[in-house]
Amino acid sequence: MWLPDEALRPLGSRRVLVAVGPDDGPVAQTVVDEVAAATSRFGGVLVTGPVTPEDALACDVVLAIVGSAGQVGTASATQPPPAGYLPRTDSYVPAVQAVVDGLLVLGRGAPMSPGMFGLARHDGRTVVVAGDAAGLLYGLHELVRRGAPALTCPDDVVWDLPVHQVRMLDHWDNTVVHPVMGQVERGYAGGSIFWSDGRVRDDLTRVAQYARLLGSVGINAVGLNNVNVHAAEARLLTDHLDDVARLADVFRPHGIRVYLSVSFASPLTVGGLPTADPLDPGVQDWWASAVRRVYETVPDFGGFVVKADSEGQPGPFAYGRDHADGANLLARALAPFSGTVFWRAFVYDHHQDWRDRSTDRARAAHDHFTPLDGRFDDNVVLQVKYGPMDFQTREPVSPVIAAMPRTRLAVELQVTQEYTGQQQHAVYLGPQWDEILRFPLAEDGRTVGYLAAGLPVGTVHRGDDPVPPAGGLVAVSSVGDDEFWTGHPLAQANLYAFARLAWGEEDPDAVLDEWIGLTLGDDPAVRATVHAVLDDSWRTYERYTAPLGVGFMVRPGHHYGPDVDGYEYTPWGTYHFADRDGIGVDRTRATGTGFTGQYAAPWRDVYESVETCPDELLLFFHHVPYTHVLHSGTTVIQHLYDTHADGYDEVVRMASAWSSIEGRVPQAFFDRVTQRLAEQERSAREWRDQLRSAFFRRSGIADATGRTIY
Ligand code: GCW
Repeated sequence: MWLPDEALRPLGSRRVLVAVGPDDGPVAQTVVDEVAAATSRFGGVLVTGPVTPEDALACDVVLAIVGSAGQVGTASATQPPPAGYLPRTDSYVPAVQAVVDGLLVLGRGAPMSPGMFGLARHDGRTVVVAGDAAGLLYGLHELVRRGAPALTCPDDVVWDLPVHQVRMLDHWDNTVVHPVMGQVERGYAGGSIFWSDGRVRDDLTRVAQYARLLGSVGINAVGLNNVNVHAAEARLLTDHLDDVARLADVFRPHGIRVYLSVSFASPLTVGGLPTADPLDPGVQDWWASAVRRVYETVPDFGGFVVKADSEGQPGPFAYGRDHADGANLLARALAPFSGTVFWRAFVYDHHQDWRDRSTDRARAAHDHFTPLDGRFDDNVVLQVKYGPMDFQTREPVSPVIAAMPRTRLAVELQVTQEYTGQQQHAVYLGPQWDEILRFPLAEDGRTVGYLAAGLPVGTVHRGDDPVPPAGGLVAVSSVGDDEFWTGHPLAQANLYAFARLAWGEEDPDAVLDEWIGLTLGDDPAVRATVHAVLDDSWRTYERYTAPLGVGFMVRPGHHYGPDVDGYEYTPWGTYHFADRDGIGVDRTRATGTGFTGQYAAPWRDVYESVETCPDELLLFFHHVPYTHVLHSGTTVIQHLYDTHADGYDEVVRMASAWSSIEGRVPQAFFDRVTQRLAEQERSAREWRDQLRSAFFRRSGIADATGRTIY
């Protein structure tokens, strides 16, 4: 993973002052410990504790929490940058000069927002200032990422702050091995790093390493267990809080709060009450006291993640209540302790009759949740999957995200590669997430990323409604007890990229470049090769698996490998309706399910018409003949033939590029990637041949290029 010892060499060989003042908390201690470890390894010096300006002037690097009593220097009248969406500006050079000249500090009470830091180079000295310990930790790691140049470069200043307040990874870990789903649901990297045989592991060394890695890239929230809460895991809340506390202790020094997934039926199944009705006072009391016990054990507990009335998980519908009633029940129990409920919007009918052409799963979240806009308590965050279906390789952005202006919202991405190659295939998801976060939701141009990041309450208004504070960015994690953490070593880049995009970085290629450097070093051949393998890998994967927005042509259950009709006659609502004449789902208002009507302008019209619908989503929104001509100029069937053949060829090229760097990366890393690329090639060939053959047999139309069809 990223952050090998070597990455800290430039810092560790300097004289480094860490001035945390009176902050004796665990995160400040982590900064001191990191610098102590680095300086002792690489021959530098750590200076810490209360210091004078002279002490500071004698150092090459100064890391300081601004405004703490350990500071030196005086308050500056210069204002720091406003907390907002533009994290970087050089217009505060004077403030930083005051910091460096004076020495340090922007001034007591200066409104540095949580996690914010300034990084300046002045008069041969590098200075990091932050308003809180988390900001100092993030500033330290920015310094590490920048490497030696940050310690030698000409005068410069950068201000940075996270654009998403909550940057969360949800683990779908079961505490015991589930008979069907294994220990980690949709996990492709071995067992859980947290749990073993129903309890927290005795040895949490690996969790500590993980927490350090996450803290270094600004993750500040972790869900500890699967959103499908089975019997054993439901008891974490009641019987095993000491286990939760042990994990919280490991994450805390890295600025990360822990969350639990809870079962809505807990009062009934765990508490022995006759009901879990959210309006029942006994149920409310049960949750209030359960939550009180949690906070007695874990005072900085983050809150709950809840999957309710979804894929068999219990929820408020059983009592004739809605999801605002359900979410507010938990929110009110958490509110006295400032806890938050992340309530998932992934609610749909998974017992659909495939014969019923009027029901459209894509509509479900919007149908269920938008009528509830404005009814959720302030400490409820509605967690919305990025697409209306389910983490497919290609989906339109969910219309729910633009449609609930009075609800706090978090967008959910999937780092674990359930439908994107299961960490057998090299698929860098940064470009997919970048497209999602940049998607302009409506005519005002506001993007998903902007909305999920939000601005402080009251600063932006839509009509008369203040925009509520945003909920953050969430993703399902991909790590397990595998030697390389993520099964496919190159899949580590996705974990890294999620964190960096959640922080606010905007260029997935640059983020990948950072990961390569921090993980595999500076060899230009390695850098170029990893880019050659990963840069376009998401689109390559799309080419050989999911044509034009069709999803779910995968083997039912485990979701790996091709199966054109695998989900076609099932209750899951995941159909493509391919027959001998055409393919795709008519989701128009004019003749289909009306899903396009859930979008704001311009998308409701862009998607409604085959003329304007983007090619890559055509079959998500329209049922068209195979001979329909795309904007690209080719027909749907020829596109399918071409992309599946070309996608496979691209995988062959990826494998050959990788083979050129043997000896330049650690052998075990090289071997594992080589082995996965061989499987990717086998699997891509299977995808190519099955899809090309299946659609030739259905359509009877020949491939104009004459390439083999079976
Ligand atoms: O993608 C589907 C997965 C389920 C998962 C569900 C969800 C945790 O196949 O395994 O359950 O989504 O997001 O709740």
